[in-house]
Amino acid sequence: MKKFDTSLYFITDSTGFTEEEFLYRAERALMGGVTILQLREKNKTTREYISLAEKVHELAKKYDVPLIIDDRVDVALAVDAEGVHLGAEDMTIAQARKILGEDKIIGATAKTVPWALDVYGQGADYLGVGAIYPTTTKVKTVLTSVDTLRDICSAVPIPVNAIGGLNKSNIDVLAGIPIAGICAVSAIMKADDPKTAVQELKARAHELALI
Ligand code: TZP
Ligand code: MG
Repeated sequence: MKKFDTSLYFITDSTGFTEEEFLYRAERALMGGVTILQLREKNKTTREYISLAEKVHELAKKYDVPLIIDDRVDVALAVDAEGVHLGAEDMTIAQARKILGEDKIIGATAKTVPWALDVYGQGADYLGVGAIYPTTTKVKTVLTSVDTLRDICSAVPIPVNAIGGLNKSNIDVLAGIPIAGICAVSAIMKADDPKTAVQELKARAHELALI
């Protein structure tokens, strides 16, 4: 049975980093205690995406952290990643489930209750909901209110993560909402030290009883 913990969900962004710097930062984040890691690449060829995914998977395995591949079921299969994360423009959750089987983790983006119910019904294992705050990370997204986030948490029995502009100074807005975890890109990726950033974000989330 697949087991996973989305409480500190790190999504990578290699923009502006050499591969060496990127891998160093990813490993620092793993050292800090991220519980799940998503490799998110938008501008790589398939060959490049797979090559980087193999390297990140080796790192993630050292820390016993599942690797999730953004958008691409084929890349996830090629590197035997633990799962994929799929959005509105990707393969449907039902199609991905058919290809990947029951043992792989399939995450879905959802921004409304009907959308959440739909992807849950198709077999999604967890949801990413947001953007809660405006984000500097390159993404086609709209804001999702914390009220909608709360409603989605009540509507589905699977883990729901908040995403979008989240950092240690603003996650207090999530207090009292039964999320399973926090997703962060820039708060970790662009930090002076990703390890410290993860530790501080985790400590704040614990303080607020969010995770
Ligand atoms: N989906 C909604 S917001 C977002 C994604 C992928 C980006 C979040 O990045 P950051 O840097 O944590 O705001
Ligand atoms: Mg995606």
